[in-house]
Amino acid sequence: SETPVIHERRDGYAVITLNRPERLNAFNEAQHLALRAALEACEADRDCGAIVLTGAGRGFCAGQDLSDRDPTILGESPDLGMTLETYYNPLVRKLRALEMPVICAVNGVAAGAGANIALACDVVLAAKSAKFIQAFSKIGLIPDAGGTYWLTKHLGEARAKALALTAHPLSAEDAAQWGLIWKAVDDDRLKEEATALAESFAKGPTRAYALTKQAIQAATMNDLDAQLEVERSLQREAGWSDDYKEGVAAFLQKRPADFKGR
Ligand code: T3D
Repeated sequence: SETPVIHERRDGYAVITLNRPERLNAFNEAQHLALRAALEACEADRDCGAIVLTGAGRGFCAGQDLSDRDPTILGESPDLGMTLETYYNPLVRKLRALEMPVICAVNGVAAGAGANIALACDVVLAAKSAKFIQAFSKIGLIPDAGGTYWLTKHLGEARAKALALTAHPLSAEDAAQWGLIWKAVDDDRLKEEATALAESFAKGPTRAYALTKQAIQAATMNDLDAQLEVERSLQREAGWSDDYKEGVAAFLQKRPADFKGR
C-alpha cells in the first residue's frame, strides 16, 4: 500500500491507522517514521483532544516486520538493542507522554511488539475476534515495547511469564477479563465505540485528562505516600483550570458542562 500510516483529523480528535495490511501492519522503518510523524502532529495540534490508533485490514499489528531481519540476507546479527532504542522505545515513551488520551482499537491480531504497543495506549478496546500474542519466544526473543512491564503490572508474574514463555494467543475477552485491556466489543461495533469515546474525550476537560494520565502512570512507581503527594500537586493544577469552575457551576445549575480544555 502507498502510505504506511493514515492520519485523519476529525472534529476534535485524530484517527491513526497502521496501513500495511498485506503484512498485518508489521513495523518497518517507514511505518515507524510515519507513525512518529503522525503522533508529533497530534502533539502540536492544540485542538486534538484524543487519538484513536487502529489497523487497516484484518490485523492490528504483527510487530516487527521480520522480512527486514532475514538472516540469510543480513549476514551478521542486527543490534536489536539499537532498533529498540531508535524506534520502539521512543514510540512507547511518546504514547505515554502525549497529553491526550490514546484509544487503541485493536481490530485484529496484535502480535509481538504490536501487542505491546496496543497495551501502551491509555484505553484499549479490542474486537472480540482479536488476539494478543506475545510471539517473541517463537523466534528466540523476549517481550519488548514494554511487554515485560505491562504484563507484569496488569496480570502479575504468573500470567505474565506463562503468556511470554508459551506465546499463547490470548483472546480479547480473556484479555478484558484478566484486566489487560479495557474491554472486548463485537467486531462490527469496534470503530463506533472507539470514535464515540474519542468524541467524548474531545469535548471533555482535556487538561484534567492529561493530569489524570500523568498521575496514574506515576502510581505504578510510587508508594501511597509519594502518590498522595502527586495527587496534591496535580489536583492543585486541575483546581486552577477554567474547566473545573465550569464543571462545578454546571453541576450546581443542573446543566451539561461546556468544557474548553483549559
Ligand atoms: O527486530 C527488532 O527491531 C526487535 C524488535 C522486535 C519486536 C517484535 O515484534 S519481534 C516479533 C515479531 N512478530 C512475530 O513474530 C509475529 C509473526 N507473525 C505471526 O506469528 C502470524 O503472522 C500471526 C500470528 C500474527 C497471524 O497469523 P495468521 O495466520 O493470521 O496470518 P499469516 O498468514 O501468518 O500472516 C499474513 C501475512 O502477513 C503473511 O504474508 P503472506 O504469506 O500472505 O505473504 C505473513 O508472512 C505476513 N506477516 C505476518 N506477520 C509478519 C509478516 N511479515 C513480516 N513480519 C511479520 N511480523
